[in-house]
Amino acid sequence: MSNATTTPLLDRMQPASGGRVILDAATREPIGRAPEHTVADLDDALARARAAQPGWEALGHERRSELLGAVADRIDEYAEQLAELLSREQGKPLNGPNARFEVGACSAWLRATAATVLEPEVVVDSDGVHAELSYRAIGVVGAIGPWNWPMMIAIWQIAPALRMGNTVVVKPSEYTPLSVLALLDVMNEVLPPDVLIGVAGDRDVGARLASHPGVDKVMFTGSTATGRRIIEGSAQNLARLTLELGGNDAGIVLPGADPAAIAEGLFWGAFINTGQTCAALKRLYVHDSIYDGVVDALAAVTARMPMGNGLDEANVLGPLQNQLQFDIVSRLVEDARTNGGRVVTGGAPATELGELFYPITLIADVSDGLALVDEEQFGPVLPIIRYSDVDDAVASANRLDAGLGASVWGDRDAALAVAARVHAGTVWINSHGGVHPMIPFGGVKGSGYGLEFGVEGLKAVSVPRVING
Ligand code: TXE
Repeated sequence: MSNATTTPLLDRMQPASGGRVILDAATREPIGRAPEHTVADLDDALARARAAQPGWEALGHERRSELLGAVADRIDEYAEQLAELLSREQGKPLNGPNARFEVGACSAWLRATAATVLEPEVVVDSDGVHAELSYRAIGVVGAIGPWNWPMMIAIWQIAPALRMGNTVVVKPSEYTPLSVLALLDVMNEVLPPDVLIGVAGDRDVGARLASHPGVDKVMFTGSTATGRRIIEGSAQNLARLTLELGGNDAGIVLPGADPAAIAEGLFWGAFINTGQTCAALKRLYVHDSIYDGVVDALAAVTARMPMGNGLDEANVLGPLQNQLQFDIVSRLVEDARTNGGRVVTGGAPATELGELFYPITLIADVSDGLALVDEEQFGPVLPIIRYSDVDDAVASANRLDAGLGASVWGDRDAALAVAARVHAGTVWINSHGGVHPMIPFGGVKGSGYGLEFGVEGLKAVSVPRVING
C-alpha cells in the first residue's frame, strides 16, 4: 500500500518557499509544507476580518444560513480529499469513527448551525414595562484549535460565529495546520472575502491572537495550561472566552451491568481517535461483582480492532499524532506498571507499525493517586479501577480538577440517580462522548467554561442587547 499520493488540495496550499515541513503521522514521511504566518500576518488578518464584519452581519440571518449550507455542500464535494489529508497529517484512519466521520461531522455541524435560530426573548411584559432580550454579533472571533480533531473543532468554533454575523480568524495547532487550512480553503470558495481567515503560526501567534485588541471573543480548545494563559491575555482586550480544556472523564460501571453488552461502547468511549479525544473515557471504575467480566470483555473487543496506517481501509485505530503525546503515554504506562498495575493487553510501543504507534493498553488493578489515573493520558491507554461501594466511585469521579464528561453504565434508573451526583458538564448514560449539534457541550472546573452547540452556542458568540420600553 502506498500513502505517497498528494491531494490537489494539499498542492494548492503549499507556500512558494519555506514553511513548516509536516510529516505523515503514520509513516513519518514529509507530506507537504504549511505556511508559517507571523504576528504581522495576524495583525493584517485581524484588520481584514474587522473590515469585512459589518458587511457579513448586514447580509442577515437567512442569507448567512444559506451560505453556510452552500459551504457544507462544498465540503461534501471535497470530502474524500479532506479525509485523506486529515488521515495522513493527524494519523486517524479513514475508516471507523475517524477521518471520514470527522469531515462528515463538519458539514453536518454547519447545516445544523445554519438551521438554528436564536429568538429574541420577552423578559418582562407587565405593568407598563416591556423588555426584550436579543442577540447580535460580537465582532471578530479568534478560534484557536488543537491537533486531535482539528477540522471538527475548527467548525465547532467557526459555524456559530459566522452564523451570528461575526468574522473569524482561525489559528490551527502547529501540529495539524494543513488539515485546517485545506478546510478553510474549501469554505472560502463559497464565503465572501475575509469573513474567514486562517493564520498558521506557532504559540506566539496564538498568544497574540488571544490578547489582541482587534479580537472580541476567543474560542479555545486545548490544554488547561494554555487556557490559563488565554485568560491572562483577555485581561488586555477583555475578550469573552469559551474555553474547552480537555478532561479526565470517569466512567462508572454499576453492579448488574452486562459486560458483554457494554464492552464495545466502553471501548469506543475510551479509544475513539486512538484515545486522543477531549471527552474520552479516561478512567474506568467497575464494581467488584463484574470487574473481571468487564476487563475480559474489553480485552476481547480490543483484540478485534486493527491498528495501523490510516489509509488502509482495514484499520480503525492509528498512531499518536506527535512525539510529545507518545512520550506522555509511554511514561504513564511505565509508571503504572512500576506501581503494580496489571497490563492486560498492550503495554509497550508497537514499533513494528511505526514510530508513533502505541497499542491499546488496558491496565487493571490500579487505584486513585496513580499518575495514569490522575493525569490526562490523551492516548490509547485506560486504567480500570475496582470499587465496591458506589459512593466511593462517585467520590473518585469527582475528586479531580476536571469536569468535561463522565458516564454511568447499567440499569437506566440507577444510572440516572448516580449521574445526578457527578460533577461534569455532560454525564452520558450507557455511552460516552457522543456529541450532537443541538445539545450544549462544555466543561466545569479545570475543563473550562462556556457552552458550545445549539442555541447556547449561538449565545456564546453574541452580545446581548436589551430593549427596554
Ligand atoms: O495543547 P496546547 P497541545 C491536551 C493533551 C495534550 C496537551 C498539550 O493532554 O497533551 O493538551 O497539547 C495554541 N496563547 N489537549 O500542546 O499547547 C497552540 O498553538 C494562545 C487537550 O497541542 O494547549 C494550539 O493551537 N494560544 C485538548 C492550541 O493553543 C496558544 C486537545 C492548543 O495548544 C498559546 C489537545 C498561548 N499562550 C490537547 N500557546 C482538548 N481539549 O481536547 C499555545 N497556543
